[in-house]
Amino acid sequence: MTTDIKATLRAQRIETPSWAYGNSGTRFKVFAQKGVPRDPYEKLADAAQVHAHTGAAPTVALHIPWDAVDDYADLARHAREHGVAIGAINSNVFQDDDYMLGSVTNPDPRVRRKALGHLLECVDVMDATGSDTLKLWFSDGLNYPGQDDLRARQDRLAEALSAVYERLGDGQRFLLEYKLFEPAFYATDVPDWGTAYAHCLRLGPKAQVVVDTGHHAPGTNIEFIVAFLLRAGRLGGFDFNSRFYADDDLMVGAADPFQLFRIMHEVVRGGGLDPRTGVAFMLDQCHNIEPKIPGQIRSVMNVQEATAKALLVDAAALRAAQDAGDVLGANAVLMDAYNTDVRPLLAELREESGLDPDPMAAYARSGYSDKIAAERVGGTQAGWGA
Ligand code: RM4
Ligand code: MN
Repeated sequence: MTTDIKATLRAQRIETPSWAYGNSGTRFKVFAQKGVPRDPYEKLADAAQVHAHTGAAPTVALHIPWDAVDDYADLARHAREHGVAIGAINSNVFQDDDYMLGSVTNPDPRVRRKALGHLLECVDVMDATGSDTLKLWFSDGLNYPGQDDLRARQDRLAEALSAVYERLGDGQRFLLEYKLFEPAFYATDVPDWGTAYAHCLRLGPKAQVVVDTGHHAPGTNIEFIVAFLLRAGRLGGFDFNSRFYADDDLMVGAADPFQLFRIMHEVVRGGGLDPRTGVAFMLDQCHNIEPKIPGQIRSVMNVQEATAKALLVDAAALRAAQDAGDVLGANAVLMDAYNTDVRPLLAELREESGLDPDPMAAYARSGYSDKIAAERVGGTQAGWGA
């Protein structure tokens, strides 16, 4: 039993995002931190630290153009030299003046062509880096009723998605992300999983839905969405983070570790830990006030803890209680697993893999944070905010 759980945990891969290592903030203030990377090469070096101490984060998502470089093959080589690889390529069609009224759903065909051009360029980046996943998130939407035609915007979206789908090569896929509001406040063009799912279904198996855990209305039952998409073979992966109020992008499992456990329980139930299902466990977070590398390490550990608890659910006992209509018994099976302290198990697992049982302490002792603060002087720190 424990051997199986350990093997599954050992095989779990969690992808960290390049943007987590740069400066970030809110619209009120971006706080700069010492030692923050000045370019994508330094971001990858930092991401490699997270992998070195956890053994579980071997890929790094890029965001284009934040991580634009002249030679992507060279960037991929640099990643490999540091023991990591390039993960999902995230497109960005939300930070250009042209996109004020939308990108692929903009009423102006010139802007739509420009946005599509960027998405296709992102597939070129995939080709050059060896990435197999394109992540599409659109800020497109409306602030006011009547501002544009909701139906026409769906047509434009479908057209753009078809063009991207056609461009995908063998072994490549795109993940369509949804978000109910912000920056558009009245209506977004991909507000929910149903919309994303319908577009993906029309296109084919290389189009899948990504669940960003921060992109729902309060109280949404995210584990239901996970169960449904996994059952339908369309759960491409997660953008993990946690929220108290809106799209807070806090460390996954911080606000609601029980929700993360419930999500991971559905992942386990649906076989989503089997790498062949292609479910990507990605972090999409920003560390505005906490140090970034340990913030990522903690987040990886939070996902591992939720996964371990989900694996501890006694599936046979749960099924028996469910079949018997034993409401309290079934609930107790789940709660027993959730209430188990899995930290010793994960520490043991790390030791068996030659890692320090406590990645946070090991990173703190490593001196890397002082080293980058001393070395990375001058230049412009990476960041997405003002
Ligand atoms: C968006 C969305 C995307 C992420 C950007 C940074 O809200 O979550 O996944 O790439 O933020
Ligand atoms: Mn996201």
